[in-house]
Amino acid sequence: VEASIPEPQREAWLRHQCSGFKDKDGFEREVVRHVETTLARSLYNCDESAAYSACALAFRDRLILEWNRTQQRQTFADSKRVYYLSLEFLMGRALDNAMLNVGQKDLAKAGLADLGFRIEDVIQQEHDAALGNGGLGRLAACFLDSLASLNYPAWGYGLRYRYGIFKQEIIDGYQVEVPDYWLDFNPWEFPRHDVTVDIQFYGNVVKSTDGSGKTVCTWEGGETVRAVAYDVPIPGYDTPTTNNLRLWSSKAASGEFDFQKFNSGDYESSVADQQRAETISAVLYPNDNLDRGKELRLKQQYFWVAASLYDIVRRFKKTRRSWKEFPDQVAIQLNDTHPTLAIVELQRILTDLEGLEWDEAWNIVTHTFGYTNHTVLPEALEKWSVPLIQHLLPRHLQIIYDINLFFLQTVERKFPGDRDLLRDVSIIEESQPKMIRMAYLAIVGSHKVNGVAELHSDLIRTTIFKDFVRIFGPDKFTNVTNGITPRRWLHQANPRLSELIASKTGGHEFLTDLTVLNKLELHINDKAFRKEWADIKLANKVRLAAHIKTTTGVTVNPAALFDVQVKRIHEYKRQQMNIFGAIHRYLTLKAMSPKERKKQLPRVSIFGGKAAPGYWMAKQIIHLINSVGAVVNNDPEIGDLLKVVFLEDYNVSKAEMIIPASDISEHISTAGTEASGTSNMKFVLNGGLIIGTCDGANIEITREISEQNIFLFGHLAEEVEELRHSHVYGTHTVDPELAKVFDEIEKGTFGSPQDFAGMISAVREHGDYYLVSDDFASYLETQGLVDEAYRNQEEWVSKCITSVARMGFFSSDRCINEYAEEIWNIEPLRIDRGSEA
Ligand code: 475
Repeated sequence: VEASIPEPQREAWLRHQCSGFKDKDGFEREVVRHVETTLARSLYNCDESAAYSACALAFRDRLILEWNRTQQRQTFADSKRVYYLSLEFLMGRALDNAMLNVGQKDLAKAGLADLGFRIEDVIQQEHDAALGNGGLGRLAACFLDSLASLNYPAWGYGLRYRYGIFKQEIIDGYQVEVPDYWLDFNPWEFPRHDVTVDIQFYGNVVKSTDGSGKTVCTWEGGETVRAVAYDVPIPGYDTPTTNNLRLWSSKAASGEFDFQKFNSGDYESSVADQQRAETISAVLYPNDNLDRGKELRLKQQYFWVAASLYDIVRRFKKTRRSWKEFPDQVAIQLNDTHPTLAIVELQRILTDLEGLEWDEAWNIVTHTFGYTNHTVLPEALEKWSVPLIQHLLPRHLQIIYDINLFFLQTVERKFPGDRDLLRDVSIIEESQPKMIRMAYLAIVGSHKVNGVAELHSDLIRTTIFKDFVRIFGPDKFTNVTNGITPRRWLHQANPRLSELIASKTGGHEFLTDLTVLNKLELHINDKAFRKEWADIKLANKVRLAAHIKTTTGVTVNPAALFDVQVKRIHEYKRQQMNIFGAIHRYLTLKAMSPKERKKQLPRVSIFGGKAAPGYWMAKQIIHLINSVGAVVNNDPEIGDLLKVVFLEDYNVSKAEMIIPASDISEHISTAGTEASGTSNMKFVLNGGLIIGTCDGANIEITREISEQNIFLFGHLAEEVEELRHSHVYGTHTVDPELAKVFDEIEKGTFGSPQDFAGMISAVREHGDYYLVSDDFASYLETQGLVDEAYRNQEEWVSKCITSVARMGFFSSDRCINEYAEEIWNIEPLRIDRGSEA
């Protein structure tokens, strides 16, 4: 590396090389320097926000030095890289994570104390980076943490939205959306104004013949938008590896203004062009598990995919290898179908621009891509209308048609004369208008397709993609069960528990090998250990109770059972069943004599989560939860026995506080609908138990921790179809206990019944698609078992400790190693630590 600096200047460069701060003194010096110079603030009015900024800048400087070295190391090693393409990266806060990953939080704590600040307050100043909706986006963030921590040469590629997921406010019990403008001050990104790619849209395709008589297609005309790179350093835990997340921002290709237009007096339209270009990366679509087919979304997808591929190809070309080696150097993972156009774009680059033959190019393409499916919900499967693609990306449409033609020819050869099969698997759906089925395109263009939990992977193999298993054989389809990073979701979110575990398992090794947790089972009868375990849970609950008090005004008893459901609001996740259950509990308590009531176990029902702004039913659910809270929380007969609270604006940093405070959390989706779930893993890892259906990763959690330690209920995935059929064609009656709940709502106990009519009629009149009524009795019964179990605190603590001890499988490190071996064929870059002074 040093030899690349010319000899005459080498000494000077090396003499002045930066090294970042090494001790508390060096850290303080950096913080003060940033306050005084970078922020231009006087030391005498430095508030917590300035302290955060300076502290973040001090760590950013450190990270970028490691980032530089990592990039050099990876380039010199010349090994294969993986590129993770995701429209969402739900990163949350960066400072706490950076301090812990580089092992300098204690140093920073002491340094900040010297300067007059409490580190907790400084950390709280940071705005979440919320470039995602829910599970899919947070999974991408956990994967980046694991990739860096395991020293894989990896880059993330995404969009730099000016507005992340909206901020949720609850006003009079209703959700109100407020824009999330988060870029005001973002110390974690490095603008790369020299790394730009011009992206073409619209225009038309011109056919011509080259010297050898070969037909050449050229995409001409249209408009151009410029992609500018912003790099976010991703530090690994306890390793110098600092990977890169590259986010693209859009701006007008002509720079600030189109000067031609400007000088000719057309000022307005030059500004309009600029704004139109910037619109592409302006806002994250706030839909979770829903596809809406909007033109701007398609523009976002192509803009991001084309810029990323240009960047990847540029890097590959620097190695001067032949094209056939591309898949040996590059693996690209598609996080859902959102980046599927990358398949088409790479085929276009290789054939139209680089002159490769179709078959040779297609062979390279299919060996490069892997596709992860995250949902079987029909409304979430992406389709784009042919006329829209024709208009926006005319050359890509031709390539898609060719891909489909060659694919259908192979199907015809394998299954001659099966017209139904050809229609069913065609990438083009013969509807009005014709639609492109993006999942099918992703399958055909990838060498591996994976689901995210065992049940989910079985379901895609036997339902939505079954024909493709016949065509390509079963080996193309695989499972990689999701995981979570124990750094953020245990060490950072629950530092006291992390220390307790470290003290019993011989240090912090469990943070890099989560299976080490199994050592905890040896201490299950250790009195002092159990006491500290219970104390930590209580302290976490006290902290959450204080948050509930300040944000909602409701006083909750930390000794009560905390029952938590926090996730995006969706009918398939069945928050409606939870709140109907809470109403049922309220009615049951009301019907008791005061003496009987005294014997009951106090419970706090805690909800949180955003509804997509256009999802009317989800908003109705939020409104009912708040309306029930308003009645129950103010009923003197009920007191502490039941509280119902809705926590505003659930996000990553709130999750870090809420999850460690849970006794029981709800993962109660209709069986077969939740692909995996990942918060279920976070709750158990933090010493909470779960009530759940036989769905997604709940099943594998049960396998690991044993049936004794989880509260499962409800119908199984294989029963769902028949039940739905019987609702529509049979005689379908609502469960009697649920009917009582409906009667109470309709009496007006929780406000105007019309406000909740949709939720009731979905069950009673519209076929109860999500089986709320079918599962209600079993749900209530199992909640009764939860109460019973919680009364025996010794037993309960044993269940919690045993469960945590058996959660090793759910680390995203395990998950990333599986991707690396089975799909990407990449290896970690060994680091000789001696040379990293
Ligand atoms: C699953 N989002 C979880 C998680 O694998 C799973 C889809 C289309 C458009 C916009 N957003 C989406 C999802 O499909 C999504 O978030 N899926 C989730 O992926 C990680 O744990 O069960 O629902």
